[in-house]
Amino acid sequence: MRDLKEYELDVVDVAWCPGCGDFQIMEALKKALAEQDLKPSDVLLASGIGQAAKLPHFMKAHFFNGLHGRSISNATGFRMANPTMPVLAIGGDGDMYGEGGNHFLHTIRRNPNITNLVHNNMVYGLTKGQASPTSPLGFQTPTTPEGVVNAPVNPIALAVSLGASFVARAFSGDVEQTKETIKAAMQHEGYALVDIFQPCVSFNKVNTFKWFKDHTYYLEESYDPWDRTAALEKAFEQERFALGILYRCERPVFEYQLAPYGERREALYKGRPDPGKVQRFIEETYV
Ligand SMILES: Cc1ncc(C[n+]2csc(CCOP(=O)(O)OP(=O)(O)O)c2C)c(N)n1
Ligand code: SF4
Repeated sequence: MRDLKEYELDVVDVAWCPGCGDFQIMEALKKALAEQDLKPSDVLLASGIGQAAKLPHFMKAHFFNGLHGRSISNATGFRMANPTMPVLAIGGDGDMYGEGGNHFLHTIRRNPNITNLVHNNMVYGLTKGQASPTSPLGFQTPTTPEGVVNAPVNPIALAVSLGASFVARAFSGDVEQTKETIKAAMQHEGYALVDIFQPCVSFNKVNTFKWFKDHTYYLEESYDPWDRTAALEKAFEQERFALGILYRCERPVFEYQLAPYGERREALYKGRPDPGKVQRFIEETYV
């Protein structure tokens, strides 16, 4: 167990509103890293744009901030270059399921060994409260004053149906459970989605802390996450939403199937370059 202070930056101006659920998610993440004895230099956090995507600005770890909606693709690239470093892709429901929706679908098909944390506040927080892909029908915003008419994305059902190898849901109000779920996701070999309910206290007055508390429950101990049909049934529940590991399966990991690796699990930079091989490749291909 490491000291949580190790993940703190010397000078940081945290730009989140007081009471935002993002604070608890960051605390849960730090605890998950500390309990796995991972130093800040042992992990990489990839993010895009949004309030949630700012999380890696506010703590110490390797960090890549890219375009809106591209964090899971960048995270996949990092794992390809270094299949020994834990990589987390972090962002909001807009970033992952909206702008990054296509990347979300195809990353699940690929199954890289990355952990995807989605702060699901059902709203676009950074841009001041427009509807997001997970906003409920009828949700009123400045740009949808008469209420949302688009059917919401169900990320859990989508991930399970595409065969994501680890699918879980957490609630930021329970830091302990969120931490345990993040740890389990990081220890899973393959793509792991953790959709985390996170109240946006400034722009979502419907899905509040109390609303999430009243509309969630923990999966029973007897629940079998290896049962895909049961997972789909849980994913389609409408009144109260299950928290915990909803689905898991074993699938080949993307980066381990790539030619440079095979049995070798080493960062590419540690490999010995063979200029002769490059020369032969150029001659055979282009000469
Ligand atoms: C391609 C592109 N489209 C739109 C935007 C504007 N934009 C920035 S953040 C954001 C939404 C962020 O919402 P979400 O990902 O749910 O994160 P939150 O801020 O709620 O944590 C949008 C639409 C952008 N920066 N780039
Ligand atoms: S706008 Fe919402 S998501 Fe953004 S920091 Fe404030 S409470 Fe959090």
